[in-house]
Amino acid sequence: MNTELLNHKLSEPEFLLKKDWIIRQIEFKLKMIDLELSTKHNRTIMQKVEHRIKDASSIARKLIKKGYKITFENADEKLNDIIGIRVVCLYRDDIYSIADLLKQQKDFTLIKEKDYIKNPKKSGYQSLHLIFDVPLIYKEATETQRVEIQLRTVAMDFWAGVDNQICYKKNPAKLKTAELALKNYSTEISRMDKQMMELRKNAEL
Ligand code: 0O2
Repeated sequence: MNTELLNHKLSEPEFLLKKDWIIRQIEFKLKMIDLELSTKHNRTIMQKVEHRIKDASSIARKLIKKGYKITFENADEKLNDIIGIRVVCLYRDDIYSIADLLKQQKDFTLIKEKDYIKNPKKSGYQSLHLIFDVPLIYKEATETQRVEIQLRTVAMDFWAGVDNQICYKKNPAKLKTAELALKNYSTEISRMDKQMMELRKNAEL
């Protein structure tokens, strides 16, 4: 299958409606979680929630990278992040509070958890990734849709945004200096995130 055909399948109304339905379900859950935590701690928790549906060229690239043929079935079955939701908050510990509440949702099945905060990627990338199966019920049928939720601080989001523009998925041979600098900034960001959390904790005493 070529990317054009994949693009056609990914643009079908039923496919898009189902993805949109799941995104809305999750965003409502996140609003409830935000309300619960902000009421409990008396401060704003989530700074930003955004979503995207992966486009055909990005799906094709990832299928090739993972060694699969470019087919609609492989895209739907093998990739975890066709639906991606990103939650950004100020403090590192809020990420884990949100993650705990997401894991408590009876209708969400946790498939995989990747803690790139405790174990940053080689690039320096930090975020907590939770991959869930979320049910979509229509008439008698229940089908599940896979979703990746990325949780990160504002500082981690800043880092990932810059990395995305400069290094991520770019020609590595040309990027040694930028890669090294970003790796160092990732360590700085981690240190700063911890200090900001301590500042807040001390202010709460
Ligand atoms: P895009 O453009 O965001 O769609 P899995 O199949 O779940 O086991 P996966 O998805 O192959 O593993 O890999 P991984 O490393 O968990 O990465 C998932 C996503 O995290 C990526 O999606 C990026 O959004 C983000 N990410 C991972 N590593 C980096 C990095 O070094 N820099 C930046 N800026 N982001 C990163 P995609 O599909 O690669 O990209």
